[in-house]
Amino acid sequence: MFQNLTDKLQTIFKNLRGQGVISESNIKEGLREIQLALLEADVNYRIVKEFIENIAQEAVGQKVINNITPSQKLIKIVHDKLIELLGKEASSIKHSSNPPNIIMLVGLQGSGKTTTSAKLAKFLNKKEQSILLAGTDTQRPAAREQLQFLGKNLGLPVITEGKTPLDIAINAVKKAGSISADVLIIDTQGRLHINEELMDELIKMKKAVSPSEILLVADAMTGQDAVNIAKSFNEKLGITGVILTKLDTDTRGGAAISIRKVTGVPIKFIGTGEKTEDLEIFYPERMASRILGMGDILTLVEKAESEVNKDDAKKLVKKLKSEKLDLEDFLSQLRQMKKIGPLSKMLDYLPVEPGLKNMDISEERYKHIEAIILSMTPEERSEPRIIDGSRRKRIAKGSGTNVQDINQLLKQFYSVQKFIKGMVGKGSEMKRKGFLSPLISP
Ligand SMILES: Nc1nc2c(ncn2[C@@H]2O[C@H](COP(=O)(O)OP(=O)(O)OP(=O)(O)O)[C@@H](O)[C@H]2O)c(=O)[nH]1
Ligand SMILES: [Mg+2]
Repeated sequence: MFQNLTDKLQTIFKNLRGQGVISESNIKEGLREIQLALLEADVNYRIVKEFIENIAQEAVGQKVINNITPSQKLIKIVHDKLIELLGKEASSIKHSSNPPNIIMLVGLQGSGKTTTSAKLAKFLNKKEQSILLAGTDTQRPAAREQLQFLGKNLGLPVITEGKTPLDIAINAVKKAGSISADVLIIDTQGRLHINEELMDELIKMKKAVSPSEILLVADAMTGQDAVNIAKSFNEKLGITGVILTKLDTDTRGGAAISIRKVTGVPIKFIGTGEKTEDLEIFYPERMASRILGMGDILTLVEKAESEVNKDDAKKLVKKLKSEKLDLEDFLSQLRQMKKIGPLSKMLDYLPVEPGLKNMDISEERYKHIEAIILSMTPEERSEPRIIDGSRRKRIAKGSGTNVQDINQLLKQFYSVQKFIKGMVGKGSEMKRKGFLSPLISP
């Protein structure tokens, strides 16, 4: 996600790190580079200009406290301003006082409406709400079957009966009432461009079903187009939020950064993949940290909590806090990671050195690692430093691997251990910036 922008910003901050004191000239140079990086990421020009001006005002006027470097100071200010730009607080789905809570998903062709309808259904269903999905796309062949298929996989009801989109929507509201659904999610049809026909149809539907949410599904890859589309939908139809999809693909970040400010409408969720579980609540603060390359340990822990046994997740947090990670934990982390998804995807959330990101683990390698760790004595697992040459030979024999495999595993383990120490340890960058406070407070 936004790798280019993140890399650029990190280089800028790294270069500033060498400077002893904060001064107008080094801040100026840094800001000029940040401005360029944002423009290259396809952020709206006016927004970039205002953003840079705000930062300059704040940065130059401030006293530098001892032991804070110019780059730290600047990162802090950029981070704060970025959060403001992204909308400060996360914005959740509105509830209507009398169910069903009706949510309409609108957007251009291929933006991800149908996929996102299913994702949202799964997300809300997990929160113990009963869901009805309605497929109102009468135009594209097999569009309704697509939603039916997704609904079936989730074990959720889908209604597609009716001649016109409006008929289907009205039938759906009735059906939602008769089955006492908490939420009705209406998937609508897309068009290549915004045109009157589409808008008329959506406006009629809005009048007929009075939704509590109209969410625009916009493709982040289209950058400034997505921003203009959101603006236009908002002016014509009135939208209550945006779901930005395809953030897992190599997008430049412009849409995510500009859309809130340009439209005044919050981003509520982001789509991060093609599967129904690839939907995340949009947290401005976490997104700002991700953009700046500070990783996003909170998302990671939350994901771990929802996909993995809660007790295991608590143990992980506790271990992170105590900074003690042994091979036993390492193995159990690998097991959990296997449940959550590929390691490379997990690492997206963490402020990891690029080298570590390539440390993906194949099924075969995982089996090796498991065999190796299980061939160790409990003492060796908790105190890996005692594993000397002869122990390595014994473990290799016991696990059907060779000494190089053991060496490689221990090396990997130590680098993860070091990384975790640096991340949560005393005086670590994450801790100083208060990023871990929600985790560390009891
Ligand atoms: N990588 C990625 N692909 C996505 C995401 N969301 C949707 N897609 C893909 O985008 C394509 C279009 O998704 P649909 O859900 O069919 O889009 P739609 O807006 O319903 O399209 P129409 O009904 O034709 O207007 C599909 O191939 C989806 O798998 C996402 O967050 N990440
Ligand atoms: Mg569709």
